[in-house]
Amino acid sequence: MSSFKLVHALLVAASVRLAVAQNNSSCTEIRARVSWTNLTSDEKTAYINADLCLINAPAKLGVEGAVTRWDDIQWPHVVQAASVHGVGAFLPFHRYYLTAHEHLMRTECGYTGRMPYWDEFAAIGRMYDTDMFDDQYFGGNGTDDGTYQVIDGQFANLTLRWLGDGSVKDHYLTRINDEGALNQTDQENIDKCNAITNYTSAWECWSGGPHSAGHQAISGIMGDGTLSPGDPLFYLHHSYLDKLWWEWQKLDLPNRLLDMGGPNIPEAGSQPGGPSGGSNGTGVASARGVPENPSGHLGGTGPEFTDYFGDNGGNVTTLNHTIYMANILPNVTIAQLMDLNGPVICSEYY
Ligand SMILES: *[C@@H]1O[C@H](CO)[C@@H](O)[C@H](O)[C@H]1NC(C)=O
Ligand SMILES: *[C@@H]1O[C@H](CO)[C@@H](O)[C@H](O)[C@H]1NC(C)=O
Ligand SMILES: *[C@@H]1O[C@H](CO)[C@@H](O)[C@H](O)[C@H]1NC(C)=O
Ligand SMILES: *[C@@H]1O[C@H](CO)[C@@H](O)[C@H](O)[C@H]1NC(C)=O
Ligand SMILES: *[C@@H]1O[C@H](CO)[C@@H](O)[C@H](O)[C@H]1NC(C)=O
Ligand SMILES: *[C@@H]1O[C@H](CO)[C@@H](O)[C@H](O)[C@H]1NC(C)=O
Ligand SMILES: *[C@@H]1O[C@H](CO)[C@@H](O)[C@H](O)[C@H]1NC(C)=O
Ligand SMILES: *[C@@H]1O[C@H](CO)[C@@H](O)[C@H](O)[C@H]1NC(C)=O
Ligand SMILES: *[C@@H]1O[C@H](CO)[C@@H](O)[C@H](O)[C@H]1NC(C)=O
Ligand SMILES: *[C@@H]1O[C@H](CO)[C@@H](O)[C@H](O)[C@H]1NC(C)=O
Ligand SMILES: *[C@@H]1O[C@H](CO)[C@@H](O)[C@H](O)[C@H]1NC(C)=O
Ligand SMILES: [Cu+2]
Repeated sequence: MSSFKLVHALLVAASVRLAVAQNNSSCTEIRARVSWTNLTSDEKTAYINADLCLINAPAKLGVEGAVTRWDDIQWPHVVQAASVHGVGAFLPFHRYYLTAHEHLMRTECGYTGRMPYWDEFAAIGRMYDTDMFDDQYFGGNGTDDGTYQVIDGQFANLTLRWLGDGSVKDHYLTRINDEGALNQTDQENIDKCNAITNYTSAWECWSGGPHSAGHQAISGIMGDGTLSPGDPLFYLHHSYLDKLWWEWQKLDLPNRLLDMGGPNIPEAGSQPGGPSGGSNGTGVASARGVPENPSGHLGGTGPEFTDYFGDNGGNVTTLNHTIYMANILPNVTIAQLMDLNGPVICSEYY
C-alpha cells in the first residue's frame, strides 16, 4: 500500500465522527480553515480543549523522554529541525505538520470544528486587540520576573520536555512580548514574496519576514526554531504562513502545483540550533540552557543524509522528496502536499 493510500485509510478510519466524508481517492469534503476571530466561541473552546486533551494524554510514539501526546507532536519538528528549515521542504513539511496536529486533535480528542489561523497581517499594530490571549484561551505574555513563564490562560505552566539537541529536561512554556515584529508580514513584504514567480526563490522570501513575524512577536519558546511547536500558538502562526504560500500558489495554480525547488542542505548558519548560528534558543531558551550543538537531528548535515530524501541524493528539493512525520502520519512525498485541496490536506483557507 502506498503511503498516500495509508494516509487515506487512516483518515477514513478516523472520520466516522467527523462531518467529513473522505475516501481513498479524493478529497470530497474540503475542511475550512478560518481566522481565529471567525471561529464561533464554541469552536474556540473546543479547539483549546483538544490541545489540552493532547497535553493531558500519555505519549504513544515511544520516543524516550516523551511523557505526553503533546511531547509526541512536538517531536517530528524537534528531531528534524535541521532538515526542514532553510530548505525547499520548509513549506511542505510545515503544511503536513499542521495536518498531523489536526489529525491528532480530531481522531484522539474529538475536535470537529474548523482549524484556525492567526491573521497576523490584520494584527499588525494591534496584536492584543483580540480574545486570543485571554485567560479562557491561549493566555498572554510570560512573567516579567526573568523566567518569562506563561502563568495565565489555559496553558498556564505548561511543561515541555525537549531541548534543542533532542535531550530531555522539564521546562515551562515561555513568551516574551515583541509585538512590533509582526510588521515583518506587512503588505510590502507580502507583495515582495508574491512578486517572485518561482518557488526556488519564493520559499526563502516566505521563510524570511512573514515566517519570522509571528515567531518573534510571541518569542520565548515560539522564538526557538527547534522547540516552537511547544507553544500551541505555533499552529495558528504556521497556518497563516501556509495560507500565504497557498495564495501565492493560486496566483498561477497549474504551474505552482508542480513548482518545487530550493536546497536540501541549508546554507551554513541558516538552520535552527545549528552549530554556526540561526536560532540557538533565542534568548530565553538559551538562558534556560538549550545546548547549541544539535546531535539528535535527522538530516541537514551532509550528503549522506540526502539519500533518503528521495531526490536522487542531490541538493535540490523535488516533488519526490519524502516528508517524514515520525510515524504520527505516514511518509508522503512533497507532490502529495502541493494541492491544499488534494486528498492529503483536503482544506481551504477562508
Ligand atoms: C468517494 O466519495 C464520494 C463522495 O462521498 C462518493 O461519491 C464516491 O462514490 C466515493 N468513492 C468510493 C470509491 O468510495
Ligand atoms: C481504501 O484503501 C484501503 C487500504 O488500501 C482498502 O482496504 C480499502 O478497500 C479502500 N477503500 C476504497 C473505498 O477504495
Ligand atoms: C470573518 O469575520 C469577518 C469580520 O467579522 C467577516 O467580514 C468575514 O466575512 C468572516 N469570514 C468568514 C469566512 O466567515
Ligand atoms: C503583553 O505585553 C504588552 C506590552 O507590555 C501589553 O501591551 C499587552 O497588553 C500584554 N498582553 C497581554 C495579553 O497581557
Ligand atoms: C503556575 O505556577 C505559578 C508559579 O510557578 C503558580 O503561582 C501558579 O499557581 C501556577 N498556576 C497554575 C494554573 O498552575
Ligand atoms: C518594523 O518596525 C520596526 C520598529 O518600528 C522598524 O524598525 C522596522 O523597520 C519595521 N519593519 C518592517 C518590515 O516594516
Ligand atoms: C526565480 O525568480 C528569481 C527572482 O524573481 C529570479 O531572479 C530567477 O531568475 C528566477 N529563476 C528562474 C529559474 O526562473
Ligand atoms: C546545498 O545548497 C545550499 C544552498 O544553496 C548550499 O549552501 C550548500 O553548500 C549546498 N550543499 C551541498 C552539499 O552542495
Ligand atoms: C546564542 O545565544 C546567546 C544568548 O542569546 C548569544 O549570546 C550567542 O551569541 C548566541 N550564539 C550564536 C552562535 O548565535
Ligand atoms: C521522481 O521519481 C520518479 C520515479 O523514480 C522519476 O521518474 C522522476 O523523474 C522523479 N521526479 C523528479 C522531479 O525528480
Ligand atoms: C520515512 O522517511 C524517513 C525519513 O526520510 C525514513 O527514514 C523512513 O525509512 C521512511 N519510512 C518509510 C516507511 O518509508
Ligand atoms: Cu518549524
